[in-house]
Amino acid sequence: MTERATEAAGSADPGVRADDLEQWLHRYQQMLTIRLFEEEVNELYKSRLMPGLAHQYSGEEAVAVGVCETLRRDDTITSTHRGHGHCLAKGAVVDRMFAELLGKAPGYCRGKGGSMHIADPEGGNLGANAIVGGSAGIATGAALSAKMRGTDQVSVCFFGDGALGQGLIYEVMNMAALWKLPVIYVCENNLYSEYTPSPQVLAGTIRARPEAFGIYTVEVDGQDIGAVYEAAQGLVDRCRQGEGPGFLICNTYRYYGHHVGDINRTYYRSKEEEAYWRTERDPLTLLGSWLQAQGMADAGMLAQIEREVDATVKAGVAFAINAPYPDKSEVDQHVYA
Ligand SMILES: Cc1ncc(C[n+]2csc(CCOP(=O)(O)OP(=O)(O)O)c2C)c(N)n1
Ligand SMILES: [Mg+2]
Repeated sequence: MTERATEAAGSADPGVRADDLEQWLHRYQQMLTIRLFEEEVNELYKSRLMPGLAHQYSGEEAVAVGVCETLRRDDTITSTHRGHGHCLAKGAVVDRMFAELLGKAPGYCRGKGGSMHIADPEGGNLGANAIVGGSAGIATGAALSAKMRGTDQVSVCFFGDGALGQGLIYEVMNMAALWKLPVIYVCENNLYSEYTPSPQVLAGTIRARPEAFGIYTVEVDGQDIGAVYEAAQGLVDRCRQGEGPGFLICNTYRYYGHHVGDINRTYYRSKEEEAYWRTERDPLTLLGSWLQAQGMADAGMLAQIEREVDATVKAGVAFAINAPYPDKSEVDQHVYA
């Protein structure tokens, strides 16, 4: 990336620093990695190489990348059933991600977690969680731990709008506010919980919920990585300075079904609505256009990044397909915390 950044710096706005440029290209690459990763997930499902189902993050990439780019490696995140994007954005490599999805030994959980239970404590990923809202307690506990140990680590809890129907999140927000814990609750409001439009199951507004606990709340366009990044950075800074928890509402959209098997969706949302988000509100297109308008990149550079990411993702699939399954002798290992 450095070479590319330097190359573009010549034509860039003089106000854009080379390290900024490198970081923005890195964010574009990260978002594209998630997008292409999820396309391969669908192929693996259709070809029956992947056991079970998976929930694609496509369309929501700016949220995970915008937030995780403000974090250090020793900061922690918790994730959801729709978690591939969070894991990749926090630094997971595609080879081990695909291996986990296929149940293979080099996977992040030695193939025993699968799509919905990927964890990487060394990279600060405390784990995806298939229990809707379930990770709120873990993320808040991690923040309490950081505070008690006297570190300035920050804990981020990703969850969907559907998790707002769970009681746990209200219990932990109460504690986080009282004890000024360094935790950020990131609500990915993608307008649906499974096959139900969220307004049918959410009374009042999302914002009113954290504000009832006095938690500092920001709402952003989740398709605009610049807006997500800036808001997340502000919340991270507050946490590090001991000012307590934050709540970030990211308005976004999932392009595909609730999971890979949810093909016919017209009974709960229209094709026109899906087309609108994909053509007018696509986070990658928006970032690509912005980079070009700033003179930070041109179409050729973006195409080159796409070729590189595509090759990496395809190599990751091949790695996972060729990887061994865990040995039968370890069937009862690594399965209890
Ligand atoms: C406690 C619990 N209740 C119900 C489910 C079934 N379920 C799985 S995903 C989901 C909807 C989640 O919606 P949201 O939190 O908005 O996340 P999204 O899928 O939109 O990313 C439900 C109800 C579950 N996994 N856990
Ligand atoms: Mg949702």
